[in-house]
Amino acid sequence: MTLRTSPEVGGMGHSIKRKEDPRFIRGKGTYVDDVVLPGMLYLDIVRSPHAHAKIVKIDPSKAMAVPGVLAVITGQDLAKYNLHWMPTLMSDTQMVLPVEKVMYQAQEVAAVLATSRYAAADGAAVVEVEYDPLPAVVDPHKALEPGAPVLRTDKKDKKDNHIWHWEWGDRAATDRAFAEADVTVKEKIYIPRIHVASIETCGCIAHFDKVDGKLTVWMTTQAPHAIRTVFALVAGHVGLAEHKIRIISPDIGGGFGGKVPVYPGYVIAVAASVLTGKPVKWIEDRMENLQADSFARDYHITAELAAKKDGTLTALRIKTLADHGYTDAAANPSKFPAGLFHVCTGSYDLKAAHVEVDGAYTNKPPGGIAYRCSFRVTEAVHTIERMVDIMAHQLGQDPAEFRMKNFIRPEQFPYKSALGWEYDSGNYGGALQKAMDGVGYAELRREQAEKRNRGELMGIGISSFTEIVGAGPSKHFDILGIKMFDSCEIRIHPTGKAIARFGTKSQGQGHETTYAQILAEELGIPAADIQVEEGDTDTAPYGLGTYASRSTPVAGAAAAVASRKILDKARKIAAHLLEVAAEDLVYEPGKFSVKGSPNRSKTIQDVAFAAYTNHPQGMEAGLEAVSYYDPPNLTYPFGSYICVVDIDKGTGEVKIRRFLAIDDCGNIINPMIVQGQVHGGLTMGLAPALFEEISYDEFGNVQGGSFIDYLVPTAVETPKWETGHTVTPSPHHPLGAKGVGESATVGAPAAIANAVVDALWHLGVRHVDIPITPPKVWKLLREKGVTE
Ligand code: MCN
Ligand code: CUN
Repeated sequence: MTLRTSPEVGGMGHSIKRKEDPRFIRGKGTYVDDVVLPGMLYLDIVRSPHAHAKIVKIDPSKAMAVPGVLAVITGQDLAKYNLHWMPTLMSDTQMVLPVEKVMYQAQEVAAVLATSRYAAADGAAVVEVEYDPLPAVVDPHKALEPGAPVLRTDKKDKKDNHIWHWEWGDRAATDRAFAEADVTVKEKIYIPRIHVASIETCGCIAHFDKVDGKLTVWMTTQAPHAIRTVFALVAGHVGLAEHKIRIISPDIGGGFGGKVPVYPGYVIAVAASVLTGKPVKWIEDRMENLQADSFARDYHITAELAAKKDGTLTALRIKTLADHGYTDAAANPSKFPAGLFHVCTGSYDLKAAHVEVDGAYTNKPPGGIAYRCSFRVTEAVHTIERMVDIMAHQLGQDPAEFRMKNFIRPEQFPYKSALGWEYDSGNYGGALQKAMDGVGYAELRREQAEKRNRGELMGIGISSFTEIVGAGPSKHFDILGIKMFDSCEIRIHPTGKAIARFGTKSQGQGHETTYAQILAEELGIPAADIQVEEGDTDTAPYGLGTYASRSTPVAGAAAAVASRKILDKARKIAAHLLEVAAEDLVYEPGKFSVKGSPNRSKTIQDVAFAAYTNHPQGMEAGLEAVSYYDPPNLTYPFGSYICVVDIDKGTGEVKIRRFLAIDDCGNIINPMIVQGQVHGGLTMGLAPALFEEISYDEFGNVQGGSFIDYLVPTAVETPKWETGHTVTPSPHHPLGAKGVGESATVGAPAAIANAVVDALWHLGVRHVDIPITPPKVWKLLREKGVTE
């Protein structure tokens, strides 16, 4: 991409340093727990030791005796205001505090309000709760068996634990393609329950000002406006109207999807503040965060792939059981209960596909959030990339050649997938070829053959993923009815500096820098002169927030469109200043000049000053614009990753020797930030591939509830990532950009799993579920008789 602006202006393509970093690296960020208000009270939560139990009695007397404890809040207290249940984003219902029974271990049971955090914790430790344990339903398959205990006894007509059935695609055509196929492969793939484990846990400070009746909530949320509207809808009956609610999302220490939902703690803090008229702070600790916040994945998949003898793929069939815990609290666009899972045909030109998903209730924390994945895209990519690899190996074909043969070709874009998506642009062969050249693929295959002769286990894994990000076109995408547009409002000040506000909310992605670069690119105002603000609902224009890598595709587009509206007016002002017709001006970023006489020109700063001091008669003063952008389509970033592993026959350890990621997110705003996103994303893809899993024992006790059991990779476990990119612009995005924030997390696990299976295929291993831990591999090696 040729750069249109100088490094000083810092438009698109410049790796300018992040504007937010000076405050972060000096420890001067303002995270929610940094906010301290006079007279603030603290909340701590009593949690259930049982996965399923009736609540017989809650005795607050000992807690009330702790100095500083002011109140113990129970479900009965909230029930008086009908606030003991709340709706989930998927229109299910979730307890704020229970009245009858608890549904998972670590569920909120009661809350203690005190004058200090320590008093609140001391109080919570001595609230006496009498439980009557009930049988726990842990396995979602068993949950759907006849005779399984019905969990949602609160739903009058509910007679089983089935939440919904969803299917997509042409079943008959798919069945026909399978009947006619020369070769079919079938595999059961489990994608385990994992947790985002962001550095900062969740929390809030709710401050209800009794004098003006206004509620202000500082909150770790990725979607402040949506939260405000949900609060107004849920709490309208107790007098909270939307103009009297202000949500402020301060600096956030990682969101990754886990900060999209509303958690009970937020609601309890708000209720406590409304009742006391004092600010109330609630901050989760690490174990609460891991044990009780929304989880991701937990998909039990059965996938089948069909091909002709020559290796041409024809059809895909998938059946999935989704474990949602005790309530469906997935953060999906409302029309898609399984998210965008139906992008599961991936990068391949399949003629037919059919996918079915069933949701089930179990005694586990609720969720189904996207963990750095645009709504179930990781599950989709893992499935298709594993299946394609299995098919290639089954046919005895090289997995790279096999992919090249079956890719959607560049000239087929825009491409309509068998499951109905319109892929905007792509060059899958180009990315894979670049990755193959980068790692020296042919040489690695030769080395692998030699090693295999010597009995050594080396594997090469490929993942050529296609993502779908930037939700989304309002025709199909809404959350609880609110359309998924996003917004940008720009004001140019008289001296040529600017402020731009957005409906999104950065959690570490660097929006203060990259949005300023978009404005710099369009307006020619240096990025350093542009203040970017997000996250305060009293000042930012309405938007749906940051997740699903939608900020660049949607709000980034809004920034370009709003800038262009400003330029329309700026051109008229410049024409007035230069005393020529607007059509007689040529524009380059930051400068209007007269056609044919380039010396006669006005800068954007001249124009800005004139907009307030010397604007044409009949024109309104000022230089401002706002755009609410409704994208015509999603964007489809893609990439090809190649992973090389060596497996230790003594321990079963998988060692990643090399990992090369070639990404394509269309035109790039800031290459350094994109590379940072890819590095972080790769580590978050490594995590579930080799380490992370939250499992439960038969009683529903959580097995990954602290960092002792939940293995988050550190720098020590992380290999040296090699990165690169190709550029295939999006044809419909005003800047040709696609999202990138989640790509690496989506694409990486399959490359690692494919490398492991590639190392073991000759021993008869077809599939290994992630996380691929040393004990799991060692057990396999032992079964095959190759341990050392
Ligand atoms: N970018 C760019 N050029 C492009 C695309 C993106 O320079 N063609 C830049 C953007 O300007 C932005 C960053 O890359 O600064 C990510 O942009 P985008 O892909 O639009 O994603 P979002 O900003 O919407 O971020 C969301 C995405 C998601 S959904 C998760 S989950 C995730 C991720 O970002 N959470 C993160 N990356 C994270 N990074 C950090 N540090 N913390 C998180 O919580
Ligand atoms: Cu996909 S996790 Mo992100 O959407 O916040």
